Amino acid sequence: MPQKYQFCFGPWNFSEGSDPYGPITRQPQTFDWKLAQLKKLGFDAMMFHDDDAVPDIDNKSEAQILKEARELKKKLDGEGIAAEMVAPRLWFSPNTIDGAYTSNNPKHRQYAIDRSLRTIDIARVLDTDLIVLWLAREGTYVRESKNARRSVEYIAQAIDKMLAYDKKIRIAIEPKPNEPMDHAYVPTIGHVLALAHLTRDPKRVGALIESAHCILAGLDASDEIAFAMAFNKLWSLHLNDQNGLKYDQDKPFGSANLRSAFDQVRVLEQNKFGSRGEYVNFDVHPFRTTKPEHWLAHLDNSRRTFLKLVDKVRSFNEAKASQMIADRNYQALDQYVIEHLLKG
Ligand code: XUL
Ligand code: MN
Repeated sequence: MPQKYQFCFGPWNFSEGSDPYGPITRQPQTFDWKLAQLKKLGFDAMMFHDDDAVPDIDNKSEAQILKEARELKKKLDGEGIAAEMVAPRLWFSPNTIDGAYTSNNPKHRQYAIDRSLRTIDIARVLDTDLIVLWLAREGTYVRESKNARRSVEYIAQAIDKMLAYDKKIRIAIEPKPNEPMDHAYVPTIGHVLALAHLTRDPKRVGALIESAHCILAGLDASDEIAFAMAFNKLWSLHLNDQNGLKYDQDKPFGSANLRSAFDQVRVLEQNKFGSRGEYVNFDVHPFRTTKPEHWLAHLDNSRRTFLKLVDKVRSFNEAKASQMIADRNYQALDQYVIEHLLKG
């Protein structure tokens, strides 16, 4: 049976167009509007930061956080939408100015752990066992400002606290080599899988791959996906695109490099991504110039491209490709891929 894919995105994917050089270009919409658009587009699930689920979380009691999470769960159930994951947003608060788990300030490290445990509380209510960690500020601008070995140990210790707090959760680390930091401590999937082995339960620590983050690391996203899947560790996926080594662009999937997008879908198909309930997420943002009336296009287009590429993968003549490989005629294989993608 061919794999049927389930799709997901997060409320932040309806971003408003601000960048470091200018303000928003679209007026913010409510969460209910975003959920209604997700439903209208026929997506299956939503992914959450802790404060997407419970806004202003730092100023709320544990009881209030649970109450609001329950209200959200009711809303999602009412629409038949699942929560894919919850991720602590550990990069916005004044307490995370110098990093979260790796901050040089012990009080701030404790804040990061406490907030991660609240994230787990929310995940439980939303009925997902998946916690995502994008380790945004775990790195340095100035290499001498932190002890890199100790920082890696701090991250492992924080993960241990989370694993001990709830025996059912799984943690998927989303590596990214830079931005906002100059260099991040956990930049690639290889680092993620190695880090898993420093924790108390490596079986429950896996990976989330984002296409753009692989490109920023100078790596091929399809190879990164294959690497994680060889360890059965690809628990979530953020498809998007990126035009080379620049700021994090989060372009629509396939927008910059269609062939790379084809390769990513091919590896996902070959390894049956989704067969264990994993979702295909699009971590994409509208171009800054996008008018409010075109606000859904980047999500719809990413899924359209993905599904068209699934067809391309399924109609790719693997026997013909194998013959070319056996003949070591990679020149012919290269051209076959190009012409297959160009075929109407
Ligand atoms: C940042 C990024 C985040 C994570 C979730 O580059 O991709 O949106 O996916 O925290
Ligand atoms: Mn992402």
